[in-house]
Amino acid sequence: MSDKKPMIWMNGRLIEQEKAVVPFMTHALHYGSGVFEGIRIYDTPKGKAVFRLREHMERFQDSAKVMCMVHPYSVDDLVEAARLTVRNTIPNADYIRPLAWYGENDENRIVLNPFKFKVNVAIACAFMGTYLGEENMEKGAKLITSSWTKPANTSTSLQAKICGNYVNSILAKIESNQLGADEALMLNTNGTVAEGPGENIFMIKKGKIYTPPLSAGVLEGITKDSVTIIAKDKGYQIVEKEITRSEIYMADEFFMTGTAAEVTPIRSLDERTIGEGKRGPITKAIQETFFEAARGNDPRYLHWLTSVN
Ligand code: PPE
Repeated sequence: MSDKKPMIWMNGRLIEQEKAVVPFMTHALHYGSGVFEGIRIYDTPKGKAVFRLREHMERFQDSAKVMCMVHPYSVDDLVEAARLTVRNTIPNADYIRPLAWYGENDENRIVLNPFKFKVNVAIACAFMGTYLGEENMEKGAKLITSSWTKPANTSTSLQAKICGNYVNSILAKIESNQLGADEALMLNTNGTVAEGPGENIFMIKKGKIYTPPLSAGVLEGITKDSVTIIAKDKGYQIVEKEITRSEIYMADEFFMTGTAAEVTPIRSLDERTIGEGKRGPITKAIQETFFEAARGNDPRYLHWLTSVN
């Protein structure tokens, strides 16, 4: 039905999106004390499917654990809730947003410690489209190095997708767009490259693929994992090592990965052209296989897809 209203799964039941409102005294609204996920929906020959749904819900639970959040839903419950939500959302939805957050407390207290605050869990869907511009999937996106660094691993949990962490990403994103770039590259407090505001990074030099380790202050990306498997299946060597900003200027190819960004080639960093200044051959091969896998056209990776119906 075209007049069907999008529904959100909230605390165990489906409600209309316009009725899914959050009270002002919500702890997470004041302090960012929530955790979230981003998950893609793809059209496949067998209908709509969700990419690596279980792994995303497992990370969602891990993020909640870091924030000492207790709620009654298992990974299986969340997987089923996500499938239900996709069946009851707008037809062009391509992205799922699970969110768990500290809500209100009974005593109307304003305090940092969230233990007496109710934990809420919701799942919504939206249309995301291409994250860094459709034409950049071939042309390559333009990056600047952000003047904002990633917090250190000692400042917050960077392996948990905590809402409040994303203020740092938002500052970098604003800066990059104000300076006419598509996206930011973020360094860590040691001065080596960490990741983008919402993407992991990969550098290619003389046929070898490099990506920073978790200790560089990065999220353990699920797309990063998928790309690592695809690249290894193609016979490439992936080396986890610290990467400096100037190594990227001198790289042959560079790309970013993320649920939203998928596999996006990068054409320049700080006005230095990377390689040929467009999507390179290894990036192209990985990107093509990634999309074949996500769209259910590569039998080797069908186990990454969960059907919605
Ligand atoms: N690093 C960060 C900081 C990050 O937020 C993401 C996902 C990644 C790496 C890649 O992780 P993965 O999606 O598991 O491959 N960023 C999500 C939020 C983006 C947004 O704008 O919101 C995403 O891509 O959905």
